[in-house]
Amino acid sequence: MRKRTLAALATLALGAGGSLLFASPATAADFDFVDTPDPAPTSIDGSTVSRAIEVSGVASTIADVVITLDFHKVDGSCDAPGQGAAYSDEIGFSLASPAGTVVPLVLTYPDQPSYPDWQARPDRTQVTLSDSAATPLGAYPETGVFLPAQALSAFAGEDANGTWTLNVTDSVGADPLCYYGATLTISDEATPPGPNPPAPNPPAPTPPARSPPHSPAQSATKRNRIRLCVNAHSPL
Ligand SMILES: [Ca+2]
Repeated sequence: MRKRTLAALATLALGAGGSLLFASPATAADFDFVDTPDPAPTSIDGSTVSRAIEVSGVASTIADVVITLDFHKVDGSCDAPGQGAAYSDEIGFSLASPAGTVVPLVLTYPDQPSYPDWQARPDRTQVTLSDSAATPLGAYPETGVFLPAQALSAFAGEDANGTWTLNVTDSVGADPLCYYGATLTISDEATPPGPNPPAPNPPAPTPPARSPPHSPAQSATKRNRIRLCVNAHSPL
């Protein structure tokens, strides 16, 4: 009984080639991918370091991207921060998708000229950049949720799976940017239910075979029978 039930279910689920005729609808989900440098923090000073973030298992195309950056801009060195100006206008971040789309997240001076507190010496910072934030980045990146320099919606509709690249910049030598890591959050689209692949149309019914016409010999025999019948009822 159990085997029969399982066989019936398999018949419903599988086509002739063994492939699924109907795919289960997938719901939208959020996927987190964490980049942690070794050692942490990594000191970046007067250069750009590209961090590869491997993404896999995202079921459908990108609906939204959010990223959290964890860093400390210091005077002196990452091991021994000083008490002078940290020059926050040296900070720069950008993010590239596997498809090659690049979104600037934090602009380096002079692309971002509004750093009135460029000499600020903030504490270690976890800044989350999201298109849903209400506030643009201020005088310098600080802990909180802010709008990125350009919209992350540029990634919408792309395949998220593959290698993402986070470019981390400290534009001028002396006073490094100490990079602790990042968390890339990808929200995918829900997969609508439906046939996959579409079920083929049923074959057209075959018309019944017609009887062959009578052969000349059969027709002659039938005529002879009629003639004999007529002769049998004729008056003598
Ligand atoms: Ca520097």
